[in-house]
Amino acid sequence: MSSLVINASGDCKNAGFDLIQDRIETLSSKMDKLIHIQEKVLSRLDGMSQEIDDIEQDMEHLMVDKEEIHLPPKMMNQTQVVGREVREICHEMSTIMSVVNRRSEQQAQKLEGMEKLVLSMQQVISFIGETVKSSKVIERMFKGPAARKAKSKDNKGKQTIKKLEKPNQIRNFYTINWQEVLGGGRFGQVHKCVENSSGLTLAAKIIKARNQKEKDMVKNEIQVMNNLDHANLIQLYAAYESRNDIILVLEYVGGGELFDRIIDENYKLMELDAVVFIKQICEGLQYMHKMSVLHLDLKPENILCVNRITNRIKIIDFGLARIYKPREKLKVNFGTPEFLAPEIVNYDFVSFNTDMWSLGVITYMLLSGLCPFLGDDDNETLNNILACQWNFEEQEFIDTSEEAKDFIRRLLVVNRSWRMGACEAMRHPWLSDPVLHHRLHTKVKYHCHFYITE
Ligand code: PIT
Repeated sequence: MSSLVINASGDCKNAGFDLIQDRIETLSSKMDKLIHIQEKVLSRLDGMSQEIDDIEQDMEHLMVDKEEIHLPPKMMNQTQVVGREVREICHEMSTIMSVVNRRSEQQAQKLEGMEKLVLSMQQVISFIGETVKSSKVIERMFKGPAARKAKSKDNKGKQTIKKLEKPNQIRNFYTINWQEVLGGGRFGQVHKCVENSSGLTLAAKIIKARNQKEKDMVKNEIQVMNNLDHANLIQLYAAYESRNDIILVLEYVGGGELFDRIIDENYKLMELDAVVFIKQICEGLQYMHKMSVLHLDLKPENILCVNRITNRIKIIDFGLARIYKPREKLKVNFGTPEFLAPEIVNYDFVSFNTDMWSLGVITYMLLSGLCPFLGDDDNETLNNILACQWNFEEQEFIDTSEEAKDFIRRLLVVNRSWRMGACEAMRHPWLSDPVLHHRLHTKVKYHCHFYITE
């Protein structure tokens, strides 16, 4: 790859891109094949599990049959012939059973071998996926115009605030759909909009900012967003300022809030879904923390699903985000108290691990639909947070893995320096162990099967 002279003549550049595209296509067809083989192996595994189940059932039947054939001693005394026959049958059965046993052991060994094969294939596939995903070339080739424009050389991805001189001047640049409020209006007014010059669908957040103090707060948000560029964080496309408003033009995502998936009774969120969601939030946090940015308002409403099909998410609302300053205390009156870390409730110093507390609360909620600290009123909720009063006693946690519980236990810790950081959380088995993920995947399948056949 390094021999490619990207900045040389156009022809060479195109040839380079063609070559890379060819390679990517070959890679992607290889991945397709791998995935196909993996599916085949998985379906064979299913078949074998079924066979083992059948064998086990047969064995149980045989045991029952054998017990039934044992005649009461009184009768055996009466007819010695029957006794001999029974003994013969029993002998025959125990021979059959030992053969069956041996067969099922062999099957179990085969099954284990195939499981190992599937797991290593999974690792290969995810390795290839990660390599392709992180490739700069892919970024150039496949990222949408929004991302490319945001990264254009003249502004290096940073959005300067453009002044709007006349009211409604924004109409010259964007057609805002005032009827369509995105996200239920929880974070002010966010509307779907289309950029007139490109036809690109975006989201416009209109923030009332009448005085300098309010404007400075929004400018802080813009400054923070300008420093962030990550697949799991919503991107800022442009920013405009008029006399009374600041308009943030943001990347559009249409899958709704993660919060809605938690409360949607028709959508059964499985533990593996929670792993997928939390891993992405954690990746976003890991990046933000690496860039010295604290989010400080992480909650399910601020996590958006990219679409309704996949489980990809983006973190939004950087209204309270800030560059980390050691020993900074936060004197902000936050809205919903359920997600606040103890140090915020106490007006104590905030740090990267303040976000990790919120990650613990979100994980707990994704797995159970319950809020760990929610009391009858805000006061009780705040007291529960300060006393770190929470547990896994609810029946919603019956099927939850020990790894998931351990993950939460390491985040919902009052002392922020004892909590896991984002890197450590990424390495925790709940997010990183493919064997566990496979187990959860199998559980999902059986659960779905159970749902269908019930
Ligand atoms: C979308 C779709 C949607 C909501 C949003 C964007 C909102 C994003 C947002 C971003 C912020 C913020 C508040 C909201 O402070 O349903 O594409 O930085």
